[in-house]
Amino acid sequence: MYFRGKALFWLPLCLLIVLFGCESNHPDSAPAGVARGEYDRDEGSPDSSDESIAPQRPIVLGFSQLGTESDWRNANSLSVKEAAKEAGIELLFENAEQSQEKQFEAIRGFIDKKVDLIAVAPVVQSGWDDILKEAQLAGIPVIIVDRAVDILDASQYVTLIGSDFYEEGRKAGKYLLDKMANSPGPVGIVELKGTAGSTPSIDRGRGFHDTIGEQSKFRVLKSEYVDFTHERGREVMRSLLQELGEEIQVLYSHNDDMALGAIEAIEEYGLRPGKDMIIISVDGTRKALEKMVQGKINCVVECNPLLGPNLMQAVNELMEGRTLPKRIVTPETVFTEVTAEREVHNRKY
Ligand code: GYE
Repeated sequence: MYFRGKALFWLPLCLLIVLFGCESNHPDSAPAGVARGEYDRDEGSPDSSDESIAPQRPIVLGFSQLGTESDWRNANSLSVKEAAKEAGIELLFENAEQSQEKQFEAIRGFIDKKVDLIAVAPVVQSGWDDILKEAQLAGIPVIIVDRAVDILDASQYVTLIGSDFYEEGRKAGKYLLDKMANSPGPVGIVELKGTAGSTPSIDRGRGFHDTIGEQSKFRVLKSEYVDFTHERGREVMRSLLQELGEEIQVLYSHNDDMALGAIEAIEEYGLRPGKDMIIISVDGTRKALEKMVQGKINCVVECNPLLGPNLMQAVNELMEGRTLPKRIVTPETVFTEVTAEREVHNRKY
């Protein structure tokens, strides 16, 4: 009787221990807590359909940013950081200071840490096949941000979030066609291009040249690769003025920082930017619009750096198993002398 009575007491207890003991070793059980740094995705997060398990750990996103060369870039970085914080996404942020090799190192570091996703703002288009293959083999999805990559296998990234730089170049060209509609020509143009091999430099150039090429009166006297920085914009414009002087009637700059540096060189030379020389730029920073209000820049084509919210939405949708379009284009406009006064106070960067 004793044994049977006891058995009636101990047997259910043993069954409970066996059951919960197995349960705690179940591969889908919530990990005690994801250690900072080593994000072992193999333990995975608990099955989201089972509400009884501890809340899931934050999504971990590795972001390789290309540099800090311009106000646009700094606004882009801030937008990504703020959006990640807002979305509760753990952001590992690596700044490559214009070095593609450092971007490769950062991506390998993200792979070693087994992050959930990787985002890259590629400094130049070429050279990405091998590193994206490494991420693909590691089973980590990659999102391209801002500039594009030129690779053989497009399955190595999920989507590209950024501007249509070719259209930006066309908008700059169309402004000039309208501005010079009544000029018989010839119209001498100099072009300050961005980083050689980068998507904005390639496509803003193509869009502009395709548009003005329709009229023979436009002559591109010089087209120089610069690096999107204020300092180099000033230096290169100084040398162009020494070489060409007042033959230059138009400056087309691929970003505001180079245009602002060039304006300093133009004024040093004794000319009035925006009057003696038409100034066309791209980005739409507050500093550029302030110069436009002063009459020193005639046209700024907007390029939106605030890609953070778009990126975090894409990250969340991807983690929920949803499919994304291969291309997510940011809406943009054109600022002219007419709209500058109204817009300058709206600029967040
Ligand atoms: O125009 C420039 C930045 O990739 C669109 O890079 C971006 C460009 C932007 O340095 O200011």
